[in-house]
Amino acid sequence: MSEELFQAMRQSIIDGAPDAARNLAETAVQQGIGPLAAIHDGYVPGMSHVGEQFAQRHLFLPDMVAAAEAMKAAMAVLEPELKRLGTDRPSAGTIVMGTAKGDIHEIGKTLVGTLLGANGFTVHDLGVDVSAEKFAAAARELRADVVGVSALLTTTMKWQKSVIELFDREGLRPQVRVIIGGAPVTRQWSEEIRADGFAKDAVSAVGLVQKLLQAKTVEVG
Ligand code: B12
Repeated sequence: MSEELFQAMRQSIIDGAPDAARNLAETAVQQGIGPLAAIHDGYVPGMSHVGEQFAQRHLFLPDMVAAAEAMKAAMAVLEPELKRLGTDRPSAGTIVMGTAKGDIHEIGKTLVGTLLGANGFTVHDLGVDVSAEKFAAAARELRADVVGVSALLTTTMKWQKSVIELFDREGLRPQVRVIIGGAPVTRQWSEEIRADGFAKDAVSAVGLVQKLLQAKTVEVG
């Protein structure tokens, strides 16, 4: 039953059809299907397919734009559901999220932020195309525990490195942990640039932040 729904979700992204994507998300909510399952098993495979087709020049930029619009229509329904999963517990820590300089991909970064918020963290989203200086200013001003830098382009991954270098120069680390993610980002890159952590998806990002902040409490206390 939900397999058919997931398949239709995937297709709505490939078709770049926001109305269908939104309606299917609403159906999932009505049927009690978890928002994360809908995102990961329904919509994200559609995005991956579009990305692959774009790389092989079977689809073009307008198709990718349309797919993103459809994804955002679905997320508009599913994000409030994700937030509802959270409770009113006190903040587990302050997180600053943003997409690296020169990069305007926002869907994954926003999803990570939403899920962290649903798990009790206070999340400040700086948006896309965020410079290292802006990350540092926000980390200082908001007394962030963790800063998350997303990059979806191989050409913008270098700005993740710049954030880490600036944080080190300004003595912001190790108090502030810098974690990275995004489709092209690997554990190897994370180790190479000495990031404090890397996660391949939003669920693992929550686990990573929880682990980092637990370690911090132990160190401090
Ligand atoms: C949608 C999309 C777009 C949309 C973005 C719309 C938006 N508002 O976000 C638009 C059309 C604008 C776009 C533009 C471009 N895109 Co684009 N895009 C995509 C696409 C199809 C999907 C991305 C997405 O949203 N995925 C769904 C989310 C849920 O997944 P995600 O982002 O990976 O996030 C998850 C994890 O990575 C992780 N994560 C993400 N961030 C973080 C951060 C932290 C801290 C952590 C811990 C984890 C984490 O958790 C997330 C949730 O599970 C990808 C293909 C792909 N497979 O990634 C191409 C892709 C990323 N784009 C690509 C390209 C080339 C471009 C353009 C250069 C195209 C052009 N010629 O103009 C421009 C660049 C614009 C710019 N300056 O940024 C290439 C990049 C190739 C490369 N090697 O660098 C890809 C891979 C497509 C391809 N196969 O060629 N794109």
